[in-house]
Amino acid sequence: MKVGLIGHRGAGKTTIFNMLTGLQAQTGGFGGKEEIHLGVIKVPDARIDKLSQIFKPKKTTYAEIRFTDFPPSEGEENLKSNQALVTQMREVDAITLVLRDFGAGANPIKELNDLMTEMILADLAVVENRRSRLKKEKARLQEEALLDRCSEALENEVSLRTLSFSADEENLASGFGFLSRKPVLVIFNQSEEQAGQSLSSSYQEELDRRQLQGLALAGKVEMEIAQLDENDRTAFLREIGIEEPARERFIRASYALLNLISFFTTGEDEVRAWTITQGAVARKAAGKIHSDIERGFIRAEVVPYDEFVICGSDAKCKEAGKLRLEGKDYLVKDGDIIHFRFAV
Ligand SMILES: Nc1nc2c(ncn2[C@@H]2O[C@H](COP(=O)(O)OP(=O)(O)OP(=O)(O)O)[C@@H](O)[C@H]2O)c(=O)[nH]1
Ligand SMILES: [Mg+2]
Repeated sequence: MKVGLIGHRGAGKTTIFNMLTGLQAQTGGFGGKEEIHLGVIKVPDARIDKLSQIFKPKKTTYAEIRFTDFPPSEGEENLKSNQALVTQMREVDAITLVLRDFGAGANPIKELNDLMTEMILADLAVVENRRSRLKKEKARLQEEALLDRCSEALENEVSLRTLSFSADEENLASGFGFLSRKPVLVIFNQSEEQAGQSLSSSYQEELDRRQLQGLALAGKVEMEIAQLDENDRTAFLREIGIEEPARERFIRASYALLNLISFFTTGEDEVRAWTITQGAVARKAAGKIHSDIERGFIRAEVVPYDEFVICGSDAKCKEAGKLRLEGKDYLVKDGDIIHFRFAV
């Protein structure tokens, strides 16, 4: 999963990037260099820890999230005028909007409005460009109709996220990578005095009105926490009254936002977590591992994690009749341990 951090200058994007990745990218501006920072994290999962204890595999692989910390988008650097930046933003699966809610003159709701508008304008430019091109090409009625609808919404400052598309339309639209259709997680980056507080009701109402999801966190102090070693971290968190590091809340919120679940593969060689969208069937899940397994799919042997842990081994699961045989259309559940049988 790829997540992009977007926001105005000095909102705390790089601080939060550091908090998420444990890296130490320079905060306080790029000093004129408009760099992009990239970082990958392993998604902590106690179930993988446990499976790894049981199987003692050669390799343990957690799910990953890839973060991109973008340069600011604001004023002269607004998205519409920065095509190279927008092109990279179109590649992420989800956008995190970082809003400054600390320091003098903080106005996170205005920043939110501005950013939503910028994304809409960037999409409108793409739609209009494509529409005028289509006029010269031979008729592509379905695409034209879709673009007409998109154009109308965007002209009215409506994000494409709110439109419902058929599967065909979704397919067409996905090629454009519309920013205003990407899932958005809004972060209110607050001062350390507010560390550990949940989202205020007035912010929550703003988000609800826009049908967005968000969280409040104190970026700077959370970044410092992320850079501590584990023992110091727990003590420090308790001291300042934070129950759970923001990094973990962020990961959970992202999974929920994107409707993601994990399934596991186990064995002596590797214990591994795989991320799929809720609603994916067994054959599609197999394709996550390898296209050969998807193509040659025969069946899936499934044990839910909780039941596996009670039995303690593959053999005991089989004995207890906990191993289920499922076909290609089986709806994979969060926590399923799956062995795929396939022929190539
Ligand atoms: N007090 C306080 N300061 C913060 C917080 N988050 C970031 N800062 C400070 O704000 C300044 C800008 O933070 P950055 O993380 O560099 O912000 P940015 O959005 O990456 O900035 P640009 O990349 O220049 O757009 C730095 O001096 C940070 O230390 C916070 O939660 N509280
Ligand atoms: Mg930055």
